[in-house]
Amino acid sequence: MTPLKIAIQKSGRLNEKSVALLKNCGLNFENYKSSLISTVSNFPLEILFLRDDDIPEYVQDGIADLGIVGENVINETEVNVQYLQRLGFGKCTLKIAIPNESNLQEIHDLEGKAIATSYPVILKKYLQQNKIDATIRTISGSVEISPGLGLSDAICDIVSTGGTLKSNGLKPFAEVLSSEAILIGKDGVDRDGVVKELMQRIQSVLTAKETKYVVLNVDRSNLDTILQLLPGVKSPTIVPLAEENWVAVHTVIQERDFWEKINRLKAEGAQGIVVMPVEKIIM
Ligand code: PRT
Ligand code: ZN
Repeated sequence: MTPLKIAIQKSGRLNEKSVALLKNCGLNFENYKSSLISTVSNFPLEILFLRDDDIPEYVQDGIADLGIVGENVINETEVNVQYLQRLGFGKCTLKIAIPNESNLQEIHDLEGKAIATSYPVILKKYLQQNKIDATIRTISGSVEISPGLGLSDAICDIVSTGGTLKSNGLKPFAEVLSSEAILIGKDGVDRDGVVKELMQRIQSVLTAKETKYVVLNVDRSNLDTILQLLPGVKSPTIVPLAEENWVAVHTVIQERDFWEKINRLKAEGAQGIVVMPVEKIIM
């Protein structure tokens, strides 16, 4: 069988998490920094290591069947590819930012102004949608220094923590696009067979990441109240303890409910609460 090809970033912000995701899917491969291609030994897949900007086109043109890349890059390259799965990492926002001392109040005040960006395609669409006529200055890097150099009145760039804006005397002004890493496929990619298998594995890793395995002890008299707080994958496992009338409850809960649930469980008499990471959940 010809192996499927997946393109991931060679180095940079998405590389480590893309590699970790594929490894957590049980794929065995070498991750040499020097190689451009790696063969998975236990799954019909080859991994191509590329610059992120090239990934959408490689997938569109069928050089790779699949790719992992930021939504910002996909939108900027305007390719025809399919979104297969949102991956929950590489989260960031493409924002317009202005100097702290700028007196612009709302987005239409950008009319007639100059905006520096490495995302001219996305920015142009945003300005058109909002009926703003502004000049786009395309620069490939260090966009944040351009207002200070007198090259633009605003910038449009990726923001994550906001630290870069702050240290350059800029403040967020408008949100253009929120982005995360996406698994993309060539238009019309066969979603059965190997692709389906890989997507199922990815899904089980992503679901597991959002959940915790919880074990706690409780007196039987408090069990009903505790169980109402704990919806398990199907239903919690209850194991009698050596101490009479006490049981251990095993279940999985959503990470986002975690702290709220833990405090309520304690208040309702749960003791010895142990929380463990979950590696995979196969539904
Ligand atoms: O070499 P290659 O071309 O492959 O990589 P690259 O240098 O073009 O991209 P890279 O590795 O920097 O980012 C890859 C992807 O990560 C981006 O396309 C986004 O989808 C995503 N991502 C997530 C980010 C950030 N967070 C991020 N903070 N991409 C860039 N930044 C930069 C931003 O450009 C700005 O300079 O970080 C700075 C802002 O960060 P904060 O935390 O100070 O706000
Ligand atoms: Zn890049």
